[in-house]
Amino acid sequence: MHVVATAGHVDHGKSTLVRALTGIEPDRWAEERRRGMTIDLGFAWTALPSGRELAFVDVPGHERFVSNMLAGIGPVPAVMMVVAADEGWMPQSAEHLAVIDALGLGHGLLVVTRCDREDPELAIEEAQSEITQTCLGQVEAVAVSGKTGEGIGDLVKALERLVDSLPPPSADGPVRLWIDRAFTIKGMGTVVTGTLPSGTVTIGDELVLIPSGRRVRVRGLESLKRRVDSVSGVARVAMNLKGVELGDVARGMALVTPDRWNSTKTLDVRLRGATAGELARECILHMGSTATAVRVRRLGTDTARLTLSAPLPLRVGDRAIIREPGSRRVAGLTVLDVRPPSLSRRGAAAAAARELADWPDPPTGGVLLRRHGFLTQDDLTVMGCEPAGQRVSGDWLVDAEHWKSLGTDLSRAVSEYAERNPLAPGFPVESARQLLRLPDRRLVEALVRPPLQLKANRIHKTAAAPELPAPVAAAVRRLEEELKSTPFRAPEAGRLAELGLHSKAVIAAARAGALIRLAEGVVLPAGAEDRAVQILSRISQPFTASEARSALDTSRRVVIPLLEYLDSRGHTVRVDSSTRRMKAHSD
Ligand SMILES: Nc1nc2c(ncn2[C@@H]2O[C@H](COP(=O)(O)OP(=O)(O)OP(=O)(O)O)[C@@H](O)[C@H]2O)c(=O)[nH]1
Ligand SMILES: [Mg+2]
Repeated sequence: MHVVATAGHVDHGKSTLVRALTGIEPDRWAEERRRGMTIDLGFAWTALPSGRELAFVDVPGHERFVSNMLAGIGPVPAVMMVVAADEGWMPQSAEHLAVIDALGLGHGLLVVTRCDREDPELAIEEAQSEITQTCLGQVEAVAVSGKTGEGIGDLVKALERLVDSLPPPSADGPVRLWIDRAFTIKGMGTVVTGTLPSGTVTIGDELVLIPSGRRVRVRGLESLKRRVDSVSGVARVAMNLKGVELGDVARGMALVTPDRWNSTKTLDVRLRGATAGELARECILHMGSTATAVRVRRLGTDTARLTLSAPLPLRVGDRAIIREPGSRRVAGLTVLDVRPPSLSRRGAAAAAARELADWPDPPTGGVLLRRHGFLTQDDLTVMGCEPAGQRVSGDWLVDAEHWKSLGTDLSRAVSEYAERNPLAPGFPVESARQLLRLPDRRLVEALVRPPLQLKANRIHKTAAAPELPAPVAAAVRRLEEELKSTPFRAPEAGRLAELGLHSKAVIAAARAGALIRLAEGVVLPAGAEDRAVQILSRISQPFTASEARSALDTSRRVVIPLLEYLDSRGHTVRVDSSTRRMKAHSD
């Protein structure tokens, strides 16, 4: 199924067009029919000649009902911009186009209606010149009359082409359904409806209602008035919720997959169409079908910190609309961060502005990791980003630069502690965790590298951490060079000796942390540990020694002691006698 929203000035013929295309009356309320005007959202659907189903969300054109218009268009991926031939481009044509542009909707059609009253050429030209300047770009134009039916056949063909151009909907991924209607049906209880953009809902699923956070169960499902057991986006969906009263649900709430969304009240955003300085301190954020009051704090010229009056399930890269209460001028925004650090420190806002200034739109996992220093892979996924950075322990990912500087800080702290407490057996791991502000002690443990050592929950510097003698350092460099493209093919004993790495040199280099000695005569450069962790994190879990061997492109002679070494370093754990997996955050 596909879903298209209407847009355009009041009375330009949107609802008439939807009725002509589907045979369904989108104006559901008696008051709408009496006044001949759409007030609330209307829903209708049809099967295209190709057999594909197409649903319409019909929005009101009147300026007073702009909130309803925003709720309708928010979750929908494509739009049909309607302009009357006899009136041409009007204020709400411009306003609706600004909303489409702010949301970044890239797929649409121009339909010029009422062409039984006036030649459509001028209106088409005028509308096209406005539309091409937005993210819709060049769109197909169709002239129709809702009254005589002229051009409706061409419009159906154009809708087929529009549907062809839409990105294939994804049935996977977490569900986020913005509720646009809630009502009761006798004998069934409470029903909510919405446009499901992606993901799959199945009867019996448990979903979380936001903002309350309450878990609810799907008892019944319908799509286009047909009962179904399961439905995947893009689709119009009606859900019967178990044990939910009508008063518990309303337009603007969302139903989401448990544990897959960050429900947040604080966001950093990039603005489009207004600078941060132009916005009032109190604004309304429109996202999906919701309208939420937000406090705006300016960061940079086009970046701001928003504090929401109620939590919303948001992801990095989400597009939304922001406007001042009472004003119809809209600005667009992209969510940059859904867990931004506090701004309470002096100078924190200016630092945040500098940091966000060059972030790409949408932001990558890498820039978020740079800002946060360390995040688990789950954190990043829930925030809406691909995994990035370096995996150091369990499922912790770190920004490489930040990790390096933490290592230096730890080394310095351990030395200073030893100076102040010469008789103590080392710097406690918990103190190091607090000092470095790390969320997990395993991150501290992963930072302990020679010459630092961990013993009985304390970190100390090995007394014997001598500078490497020059010939040994040169031999280590030769080994690194030799293993550049095959980092785990440890040389045989004879080759080691040729490189200058006799057993004494190996012992000295290992003590200085330049080499890892896996077994007698099995030696790798120190960087091999991180690389092995990175590679093994990406293969399917759990894995056998033989799978690890082929992923690391090495031999049995190396992989067996290497895996034992990774076990001892806390990177891997045995699952059974033949398999291991990477240690998870929760282990
Ligand atoms: N002559 C003629 N009249 C039309 C045509 N399309 C719509 N109308 C008339 O224009 C008026 C408004 O049409 P609607 O379809 O309600 O317009 P709308 O865009 O849905 O209006 P809102 O939802 O209030 O924004 C109605 O009286 C329709 O009968 C058309 O193609 N030709
Ligand atoms: Mg209407």
